[in-house]
Amino acid sequence: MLRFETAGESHGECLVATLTGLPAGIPISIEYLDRQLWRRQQGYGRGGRMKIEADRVHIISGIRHSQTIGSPVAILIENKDWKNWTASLPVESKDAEPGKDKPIHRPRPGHADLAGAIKYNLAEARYILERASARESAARVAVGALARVFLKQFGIEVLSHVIAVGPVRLERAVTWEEIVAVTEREEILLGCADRDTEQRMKEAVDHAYRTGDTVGGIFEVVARGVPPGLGSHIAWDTRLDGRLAQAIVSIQAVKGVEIGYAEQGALSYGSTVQDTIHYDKPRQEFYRGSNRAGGLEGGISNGQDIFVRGLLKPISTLRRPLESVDLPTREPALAAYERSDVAVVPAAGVIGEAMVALVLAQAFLDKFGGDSLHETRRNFDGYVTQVRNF
Ligand code: EPS
Repeated sequence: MLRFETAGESHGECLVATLTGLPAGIPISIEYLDRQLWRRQQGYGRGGRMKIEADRVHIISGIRHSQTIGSPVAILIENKDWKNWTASLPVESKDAEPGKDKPIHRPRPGHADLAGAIKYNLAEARYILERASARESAARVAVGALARVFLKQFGIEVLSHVIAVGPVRLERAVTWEEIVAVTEREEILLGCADRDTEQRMKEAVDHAYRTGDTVGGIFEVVARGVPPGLGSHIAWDTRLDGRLAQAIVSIQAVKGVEIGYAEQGALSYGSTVQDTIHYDKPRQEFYRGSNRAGGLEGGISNGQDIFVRGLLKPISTLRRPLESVDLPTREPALAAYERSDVAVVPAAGVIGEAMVALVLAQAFLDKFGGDSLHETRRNFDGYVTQVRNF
């Protein structure tokens, strides 16, 4: 069973991630992992923290001679900002310096601050913020990159692009090649395949900058090459659509998920929504008239592209803060502000890719198993033959 965990506070020493259950023998390039971390840091509208950090993986275990060896992969990602926080967040009280505490007494609406402080019985929200921060997502992207490399061995690619930022939405369909090109860009503005729309998205971010506001948006993750048969209809927690939905909604600031054209479908008649089934006799292959289901039917992958969207609320830390309450006095007060991002949709897309890759790799290994890549491939090849002969 493939599983991962992350640990780390936003301004602590480092982030930590472990991934357990990858087969041995998967070729790994550190450069590829670092490239995914770099992509997560990009985008127009990111805040001052991204100028401090230059995220890199530091592999502790599980990879030797550029290959997985079957044991848990442990990764550290340094927080360069830690040197500015050592006296504020010491592990032992004896290392604290008077006056260096940075309590959060005025919880930000929309952030975990207040709910977390109440739940953990903390007088202020500093430790809640430290873990709720999207900084944690760097650790997910690192292990997600390993899952992506694993999936690539079987011809499965997972990519993302941005389809809305604030009120500006992409109004045309984009091709797979366009999404590939977005992923390969060296300058990531807002991660939208259509340059004109991207320019209007930038204007929306500029407006938010000017007015002390923030914007959210929508990213889309597309997985190509997924074989039919991952996930299962037999139980609620084996349904791949449900597992993907949880993975996407677990991303910081994501409030909604859409699989295929779910919203459009909900507002239409059934005759116009389902993907008709056809058979190409010479090629001996089933094919579909469309892909509105986003590659999933009955919680099972059907061999078409899987596409999943994450709907991101605007970042809750506002330069022009909203009404809140001062925790010590219970008097009305404006919410805390340190520094923040104004827009993070392309970064959220990269995190979405990581989460989708992790869930697909899990489902893939649930089905095909294998302690070595060789064994997984043998099992997979057998299934491919079975599907061909169906
Ligand atoms: C983030 C690091 C954080 C924020 C952001 C994501 O850095 P800092 O809190 O030091 O400015 O930029 O976190 C949030 C959006 C949030 O709400 O906490 C990162 O590495 O992605």
